[in-house]
Amino acid sequence: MRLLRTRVVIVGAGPAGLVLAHLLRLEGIDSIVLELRDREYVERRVRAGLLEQSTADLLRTTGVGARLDREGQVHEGFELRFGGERHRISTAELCGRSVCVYGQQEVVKDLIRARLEAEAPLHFGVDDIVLDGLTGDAPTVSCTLDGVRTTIRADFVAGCDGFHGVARRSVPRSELSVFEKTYPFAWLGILAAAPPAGEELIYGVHDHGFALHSMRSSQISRLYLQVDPDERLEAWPDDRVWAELNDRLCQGRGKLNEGPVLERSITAMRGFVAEPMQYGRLFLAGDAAHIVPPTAAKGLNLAVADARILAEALASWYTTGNRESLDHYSRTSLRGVWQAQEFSAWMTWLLHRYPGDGPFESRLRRARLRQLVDSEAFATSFAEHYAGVSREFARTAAGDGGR
Ligand code: RFL
Ligand code: PHB
Repeated sequence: MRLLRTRVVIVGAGPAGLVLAHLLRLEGIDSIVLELRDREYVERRVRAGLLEQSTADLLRTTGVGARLDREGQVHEGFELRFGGERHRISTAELCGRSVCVYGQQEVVKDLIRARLEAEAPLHFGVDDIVLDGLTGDAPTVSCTLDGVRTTIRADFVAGCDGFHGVARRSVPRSELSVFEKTYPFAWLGILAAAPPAGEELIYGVHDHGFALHSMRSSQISRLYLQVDPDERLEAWPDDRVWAELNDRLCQGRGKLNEGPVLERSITAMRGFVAEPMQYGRLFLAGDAAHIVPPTAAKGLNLAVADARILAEALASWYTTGNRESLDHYSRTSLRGVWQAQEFSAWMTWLLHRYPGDGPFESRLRRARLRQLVDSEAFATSFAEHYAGVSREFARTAAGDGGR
């Protein structure tokens, strides 16, 4: 049995855990990161791809943005297609913000490399983590490291281990309120070796359901289709996927560039929030505390926002001994989380076809889409949410002591 000591144990090396570890290191605060999977698995997991400008800027200003600057694509707007019409929404013109297309696994690779180059502790393949003493002053995390049973004593534990992790499950049920919504459809996503059809993302609204054309590079497209929640991948051979994508995205004009499908998956659509995001000395961050449906691309950005808020609060605690920011962590994060939850639910409603929808609902939706393309005030509000500006307002308000 080995005993280690650190200031913060971080469970999970996804975006939340790695950004937190990175920011703490820059503040001179020691941490140990423990990850269930091996490095290759974590670096290959295909997921998000849209970074809000503030997420990209955080990576740049903290020294892990060099490859993002070379390979990421800055998008100043996107295209919206419905009823055969094509409209461009310029977030840059409407709210002065852009977004950046850069794969989540690339962000993860950059952060892992930075951590290992700094020779800071990051352990992969750790699968038997037990959290203890969370309500006392010296919580512990026990696990097997390099074959040796190890107990790590810390000041704080950060639960950054995603929706299925161990951290949230270590909190007694009576101490958490859980808010949950299951959407009545799923997304089938493919990664294809095909040049994107255009320079910007295309959101397609169609009688068959929603479709999205995103990308990862000039040669790789990322595409999504709304499907039934219990849909199986076997029911969707490549020909069917491309035919449906062409119908829903091109709507009778032109054709997508097709190519070999490199990866395919079906993702359930869920909203989930666990409150508060703190239990004693355990702080939850990212998907461990909340999930949004992927429509508005908020999950990764929320994970990074949590990591930033938590890192600042811990830095304040270590430099001044003041607990106030830590005590406000949950409230500050949750403000932004509910902003994102609301916008994601709304954007999901706007773009998807719901079971049981009839002509009335589809005309309501069409009226809203028209507002989005005809009213600058409405479009500006949409752009602020899409680009993440409204969450920054919410965070500032919470940080100022608002309720
Ligand atoms: P992650 O990425 O799930 O990382 C958690 C890490 O913890 C590890 N782990 C454990 N480690 C130790 N012990 C245990 N017991 C553990 N259990 C788990 C896991 O192996 C993993 O490495 O959570 P994090 O860091 O909170 O990051 C959240 C994001 O990954 C997630 O919100 C986004 O991917 C969501 N999302 C999107 N977000 C965006 O901001 N923009 C997008 O464009 C976007 N598109 C998407 C998405 C998610 C999708 N799927 C597949 C869910 C598109 C899709 C299809
Ligand atoms: C993605 O590229 O994975 C992506 C982009 C925009 C979204 C959702 C997902 O709204």
